[in-house]
Amino acid sequence: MKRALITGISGQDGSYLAELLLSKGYEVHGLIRRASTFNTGRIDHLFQDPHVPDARLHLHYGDLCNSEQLTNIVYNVRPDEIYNLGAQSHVKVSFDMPEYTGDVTGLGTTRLLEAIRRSGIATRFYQASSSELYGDAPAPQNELTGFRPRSPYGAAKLYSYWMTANYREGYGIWACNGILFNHESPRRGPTFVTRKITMGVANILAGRQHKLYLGNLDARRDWGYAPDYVEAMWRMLQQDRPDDYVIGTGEVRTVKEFVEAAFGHVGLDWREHVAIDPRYYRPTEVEYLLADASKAKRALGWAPTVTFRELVKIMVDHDVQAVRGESRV
Ligand code: NAP
Ligand code: F7E
Repeated sequence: MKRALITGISGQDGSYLAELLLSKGYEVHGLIRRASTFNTGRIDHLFQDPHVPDARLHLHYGDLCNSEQLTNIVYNVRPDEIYNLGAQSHVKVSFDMPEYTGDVTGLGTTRLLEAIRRSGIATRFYQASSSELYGDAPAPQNELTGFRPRSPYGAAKLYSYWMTANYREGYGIWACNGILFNHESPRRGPTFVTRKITMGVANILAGRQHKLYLGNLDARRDWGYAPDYVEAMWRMLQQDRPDDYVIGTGEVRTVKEFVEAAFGHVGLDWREHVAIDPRYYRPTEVEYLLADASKAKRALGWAPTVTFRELVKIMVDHDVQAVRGESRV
């Protein structure tokens, strides 16, 4: 039985990845942060009583800011595969908390790579790199495009990208970067723009909210469906050699197009409900991200299965049902 360790297991991607690996027969270990309220809502349906002899999901308290605990977990669990998905992942928040973002999203990766190096175990390492590395580099972006990050988050991810590459080259650690473009789902955090819009649509439809306040509607993104993207992560770690891959759909839309599609799906005119609030503008914006994922298609046989229209429908339908009290993710 293969054993995997996932940091960020309580997040959007971590929860889908845990599902995927459990379905493949893995024993899955996840790093969770201690909080005064439960933060495991996305994985509660996977939880098994640890007293059951064949339980395959195990959670460990820890933090990417605490190297001692990371080293203990890596050494004791001895995973075959490690997926580093933990991060302060919100770009706008990273402007408010640049130092903290650097600590978790940047140095956290180094702490984990050091834990692998010091423990001396043979494992495969996945780093959750991001299209935010590209910043204002011209689109479409692929593995050969130069990086020009435009936020503390992007800069912290750039550091992690290079540390992953350096540990691969310098210490022979089997490590790869997945440079993932935006991917969304009904499990997306509510302050990212897609989920904020689809929850807003559901609440407005139910008469619980009147206005939806947004920032820059002109930014262009390549939005895919999160479960497709965790499949790509897994495929990267099944290759003969470690490498870096861009993952995205190759379809680009503006935030405004997402808004139009989401409101239109339930028969509402977005112009009656959306207002601009400059507080959601960023000091520096990433205007245009579009993936050229041809390497992943060729080498991993990976392709997205959900179109932009289908993604909007999945998310809006989920949130409309959730407001009616009918759904679970
Ligand atoms: P997410 O929903 O925000 O999840 C982030 C996870 O990191 C959560 O489990 C969170 O735990 C954990 N975390 C935060 N701070 C931590 C710390 N100090 N120590 C340990 N864990 C910590 O993010 P996501 O959308 O699933 O994304 C997964 C990863 O891919 C992230 O690294 C993100 O930056 C990156 N990425 C995301 C996208 C995207 O479009 N979704 C694209 C490219 C790259 P709590 O639940 O306790 O907060
Ligand atoms: O913003 C604009 C905003 O916060 C998308 C993270 O997963 O993907 C994500 O980062 C766009 C930006 O995602 C609002 O200015 C307008 O242009 O949903 P977002 P992001 O910044 O692209 C990358 C790949 C990651 O790696 C990150 O971890 O939408 N926008 N109005 C808004 N954005 C937000 N959040 N809220 C607004 O009201």
